Amino acid sequence: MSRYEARAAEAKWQAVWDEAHAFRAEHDPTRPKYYVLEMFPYPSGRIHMGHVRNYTMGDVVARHRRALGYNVLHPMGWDAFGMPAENAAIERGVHPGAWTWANIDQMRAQMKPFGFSIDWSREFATCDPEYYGQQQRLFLDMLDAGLVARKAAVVNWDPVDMTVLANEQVIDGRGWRSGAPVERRELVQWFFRISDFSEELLAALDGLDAWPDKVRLMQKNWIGKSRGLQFRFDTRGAPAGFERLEVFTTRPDTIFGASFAAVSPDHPLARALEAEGPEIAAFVAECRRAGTSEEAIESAEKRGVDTGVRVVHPFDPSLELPVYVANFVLMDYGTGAIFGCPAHDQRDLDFARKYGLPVPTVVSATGPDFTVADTAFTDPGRLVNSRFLDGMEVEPAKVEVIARAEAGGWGEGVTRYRLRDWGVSRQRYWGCPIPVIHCPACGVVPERRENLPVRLPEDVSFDGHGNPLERHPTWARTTCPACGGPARRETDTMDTFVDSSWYFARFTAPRAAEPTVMAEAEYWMNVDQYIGGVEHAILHLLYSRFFARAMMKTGHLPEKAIEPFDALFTQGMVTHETYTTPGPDGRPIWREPSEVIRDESGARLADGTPVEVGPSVKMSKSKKNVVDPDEIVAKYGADAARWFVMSDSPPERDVEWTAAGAEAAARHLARVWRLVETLPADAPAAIPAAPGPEATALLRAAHGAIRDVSEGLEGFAFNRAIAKLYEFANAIGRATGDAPDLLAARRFALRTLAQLMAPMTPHLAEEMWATLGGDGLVARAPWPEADPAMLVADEVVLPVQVNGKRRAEIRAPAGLDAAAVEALVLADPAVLRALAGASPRKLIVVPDRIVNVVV
Ligand code: ANZ
Ligand code: ZN
Repeated sequence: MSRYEARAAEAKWQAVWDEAHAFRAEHDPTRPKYYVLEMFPYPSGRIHMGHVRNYTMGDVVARHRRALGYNVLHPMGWDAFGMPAENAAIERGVHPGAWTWANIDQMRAQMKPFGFSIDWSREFATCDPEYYGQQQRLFLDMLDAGLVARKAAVVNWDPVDMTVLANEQVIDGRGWRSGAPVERRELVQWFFRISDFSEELLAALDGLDAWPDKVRLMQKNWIGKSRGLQFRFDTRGAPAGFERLEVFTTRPDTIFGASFAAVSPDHPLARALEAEGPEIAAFVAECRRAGTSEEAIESAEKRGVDTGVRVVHPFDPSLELPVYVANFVLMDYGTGAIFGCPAHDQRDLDFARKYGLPVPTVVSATGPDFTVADTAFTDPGRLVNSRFLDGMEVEPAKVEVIARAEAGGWGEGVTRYRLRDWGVSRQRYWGCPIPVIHCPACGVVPERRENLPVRLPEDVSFDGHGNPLERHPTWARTTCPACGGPARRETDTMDTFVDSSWYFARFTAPRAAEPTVMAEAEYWMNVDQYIGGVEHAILHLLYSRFFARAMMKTGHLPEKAIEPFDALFTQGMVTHETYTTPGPDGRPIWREPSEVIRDESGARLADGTPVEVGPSVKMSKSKKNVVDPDEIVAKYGADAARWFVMSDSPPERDVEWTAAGAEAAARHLARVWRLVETLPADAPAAIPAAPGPEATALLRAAHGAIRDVSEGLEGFAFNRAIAKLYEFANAIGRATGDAPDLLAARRFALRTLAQLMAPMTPHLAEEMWATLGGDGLVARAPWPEADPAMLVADEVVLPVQVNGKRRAEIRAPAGLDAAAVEALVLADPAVLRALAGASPRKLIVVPDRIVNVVV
């Protein structure tokens, strides 16, 4: 008997699939399509087990759908622009393009051995000029359609590297690379007008019922709709032009609890006051040096300076409140100015306590004497100490104040969204150039479409300072498309989130000379099943939803693609135990799994050094708890790796990678192969009209497996499908007799097993299928159908007593008639042993319960 040689078989079948173009997706209007997509990878260098799990899930769906008769589109590409390539250039002098392409080649080579059923003919990288040129075309179309804006925005500026930093590149107020204190600067930037779509993006979330609720909730919170009052205070002692101060509040009901007002350091009033007092100027300058991110602002200590300006309470001219410049007020939310109500807002309370401001309570659950200590009261209650509002609940009180403000002409009820326009300008080389030209005479002029793509120059130098495109001696120099005069190209490139906001549409016509082809998009869109990490739950998905709308408006996507992802699945991570040994300085040294000998008694290095075993956490290079997909394939084969990552826990949860688990998976697959090999070559293929009880039981097991595995795959319960497949393989293993009907049933069961395993372990399944005389490739075979007649009964376990002593157990379909049960009992080896040659006098069958044999 030959052992199953996974690696040889896997390479062989991959070549066969390639040769047959088995996974090529061809537009075919006569067949229903199915588009399954996993979030495409960033080519960082090597694939990791998280990728393997992600693409295996997509592949299981793709293979299952193909078998169900769908015309499946399952593409792969590379999210190839971004900072790491530029850092490699700065640190190692390698060109970002060369670095990226080498990584792509390496990762593709690592992915191929897994046998994913991908249509590689559609592969592209976002750094291909063919791709980013089309993206430039989209940008220009969006510019024409009024979906792009150019406006000033406050950014994090690294004064040493002379570049804008993303919020996550600012660490403790310093540039992540230069270490220099980051400044806040106002720069003119390009924006997509996503905030125009706030309401639509919010409302449409309701229709996405095949998305996880948590993702919809995260998007909802991100869009952050709130209803409030925008109103104007009259000021006292303010510079000319600031006779009114406009604020925004979501709690107009708390207006009598106001004890101060505050403006952002970037507010025009703060700017105007800078000139007047050194204290304000110093504070504003200090704020400007802090990060711009909401988190940075939220977590910073609440501080401010009194400007000396006062505002007058709108309901009582005798009440005046001090106006502060405060670090926790953001310029780009609301009006950049607030009134502070310390009793009912924690930030305001922290601030009031610091500066000794009053804390009047205006909402209470217990009565007017309630006071607040260090925790603001934000629960429901009734209004107190609030004149005409006293006794009202919060919501009606809000309505009342808004009504009075509107009647008095000093304020309006407004709806606000947290969602900001999407700033896409990046002062970087390795991104998609923004295709516009700055002309001293004409201003901003779009590049002519026939000149696209605006290609990145190849000859660039990277020293880490500033934008290489800006410093390039000639690249930006051009002529104005409008007047023909000398002009300069835009040197900003696009945020890489732009690249990933429409790649799914491009896969439907990846080589087209336009961004998309309507007929193709009409056929292939939407993505029926999108699979990826929950870390993309907000930005990537929101930007893609915006892009689908923008592409619809500019004629690049059909209306039905307005929500491009019909169903979304967010998969869990792959984790691994962590290992450390004590280092010389007492600090632990992380150890790779490959260095560690692990058994029941614990863990040690090869030289006997004891190893501390830490918790199982997401595989990461920094903790060295990674296993290399190449090594896994070499050791266990791709099928075993695929089987294991799908088997151990539900796909939405984390799965812990263990060598023992991978070994067990490989052993099981070898056992399945032995089941195939031990089937006599001349086992009949045709099942007789009236198979005996054992054969019937096996056939029922097969049909039950078809039903349960189908259900598991459809419901993304891959682990349950796999548990079923273990059970089914065991049932086959028990059916060892050589009666012709049983042999025929075994052949059928094994073929069914091959088909049901094919989505998870496609190579072994092909080998089984071929050996069992299946027709063509199992990858192309139709999904088996469960015969309802064979499903009526589930299996029951019947204890068998011989002369009152329990001697055996038989499995039989529930409801099996007594004669059939008798036949099963008399064929059971354990019963025969107990009978020791004697023939039974009587058999008493209690249906579905017990069998008594009397000798
Ligand atoms: C008075 C008040 C009283 C507030 C109270 C809250 C509680 P959301 O719900 O997130 O929309 N705010 C307004 N503009 C701001 C800005 N530019 N920077 C920082 N904070 C700002 O938050 C709205 C609330 O956040 C507003 O309601 C305002 O404080 C504050 F018991 O006004 B509130
Ligand atoms: Zn011009």
